[in-house]
Amino acid sequence: MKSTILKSITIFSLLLALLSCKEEKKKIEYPKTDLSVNALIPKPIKVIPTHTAFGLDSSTVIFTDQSATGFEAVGQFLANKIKEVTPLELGVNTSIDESVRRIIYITKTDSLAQDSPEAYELYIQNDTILLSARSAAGAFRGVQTLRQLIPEAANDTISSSSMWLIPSGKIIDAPQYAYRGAMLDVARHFFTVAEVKRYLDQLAYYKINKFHLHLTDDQGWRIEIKSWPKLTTIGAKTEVGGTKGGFYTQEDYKEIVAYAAERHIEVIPEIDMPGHINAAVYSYPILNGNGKSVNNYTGMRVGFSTLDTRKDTVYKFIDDVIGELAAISPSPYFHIGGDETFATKKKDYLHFINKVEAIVNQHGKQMMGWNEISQADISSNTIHQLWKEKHHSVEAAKKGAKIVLSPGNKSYLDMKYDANTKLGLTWAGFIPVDSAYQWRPSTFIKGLGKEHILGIEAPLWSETITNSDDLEYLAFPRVIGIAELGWTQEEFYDWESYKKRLGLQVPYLKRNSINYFNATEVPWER
Ligand code: TNX
Repeated sequence: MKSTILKSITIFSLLLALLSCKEEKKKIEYPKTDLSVNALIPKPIKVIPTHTAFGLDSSTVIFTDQSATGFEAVGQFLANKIKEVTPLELGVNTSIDESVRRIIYITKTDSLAQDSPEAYELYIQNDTILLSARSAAGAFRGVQTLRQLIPEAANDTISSSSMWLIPSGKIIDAPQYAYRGAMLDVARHFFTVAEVKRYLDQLAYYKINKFHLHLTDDQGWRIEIKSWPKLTTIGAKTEVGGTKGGFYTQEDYKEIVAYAAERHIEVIPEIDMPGHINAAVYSYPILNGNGKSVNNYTGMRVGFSTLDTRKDTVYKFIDDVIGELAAISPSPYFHIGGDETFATKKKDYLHFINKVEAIVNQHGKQMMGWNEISQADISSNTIHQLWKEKHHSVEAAKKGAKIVLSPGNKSYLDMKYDANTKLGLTWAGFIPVDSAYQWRPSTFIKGLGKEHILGIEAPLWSETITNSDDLEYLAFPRVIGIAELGWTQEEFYDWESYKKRLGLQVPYLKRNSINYFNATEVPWER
């Protein structure tokens, strides 16, 4: 009740202020625009142009719902981004005086056409932009759309101040899938907190909302576990090729989680087991299940290591690791890997997955795991992630599990584009930019329709990449296409339209020095 009254007072005072300044304002002749011919990615559900413009200028202020959690931060985020691309420093929830001519108002509402928590509507007129959403996450997605509508150059002729003309009209939008993810492998090569933040910024712009961190593998253990300190003092020293590795302290991890949360991205931690575990068994030989003494591993093979799945100590270890990480991880999901366990006997593997699922649940999380986990007796709240054999996903769906699709031959960002690509692998074939876009999640696995699919993800394995430049070369532009497939309704998938809009991303990619691959099938706007 109180918040409704406050809201009405705020809106009322805004209108008063606007009216009073309207009197003194010269009529501005806005040029004719067309909101429907813009470069938005992902493509929204509905765009209705009204052929005039909002003049973003120094007399614009941002107002947000102050009673609704997170809305002011979204307004501040928008102000910061406008400042990056224009000289404008817009106030957020500052007091209104006669210098205010235009308002961007970000408000919470429950009456939207779409019912997703991330739905939003943008209503753009001459002097006001109204962005309404059910939640701060929805408002944040709408802000990304607005950012994509701000032109590179200002118009200096229609008003006494420079104006960045945003085409007017209405946008109604909501995501198709609740899970739109990107994964980064920081085990094969370590990526610093700053490098991770850089990627998060880029992903947020295209409305990605899950960031899956592959924290451990044969070549390195990258997260501090206080009760098992050698995991990082010994197990994090190196990476593929023998170069210096690295790890995140728990404070670093919290910093990544907080940075992602400001962008309404959820971080999902993965501890890969019982295979892909050499770094842990090298640090603590008592965990080793294949009887041989192990060395530090800096190569690129997979499938040779395993935990001892019949030892109590191993489950104590897992309980400690999951417990410490779950305590600093707000995501409802905990990814346990479970892939390529060629050194684990099948019956031991099944026994292991069942036990680990219970441990994950005891720590208040839902288990997530790769393809192979569906062979175990998984519960219906577990999430199955496809990377290879489709029949595993069918099996998981029969057990009631929801599916995240990350097919190796479509969404794997570490596959080479073509034979000339210097970075990347080829086991799932080449993935050119058009192929990464041209598939449909809801028909990808026969008999597994939308109701079984939680969403899609683009994993980036790091055997061949060592820094942000390499990362971006493989991720961009393919991850942008995966972002559209996750957000946009399938009826609007269209390579011809998408490739034009992709070509128009050049100003954004250039301004942010993103090292994207110059695919010849895309009409890049130079
Ligand atoms: C398969 S996909 C793996 C990873 C490799 C990747 C390289 C999956 C669950 N396992 O261990 O890094 O291929 O593309």
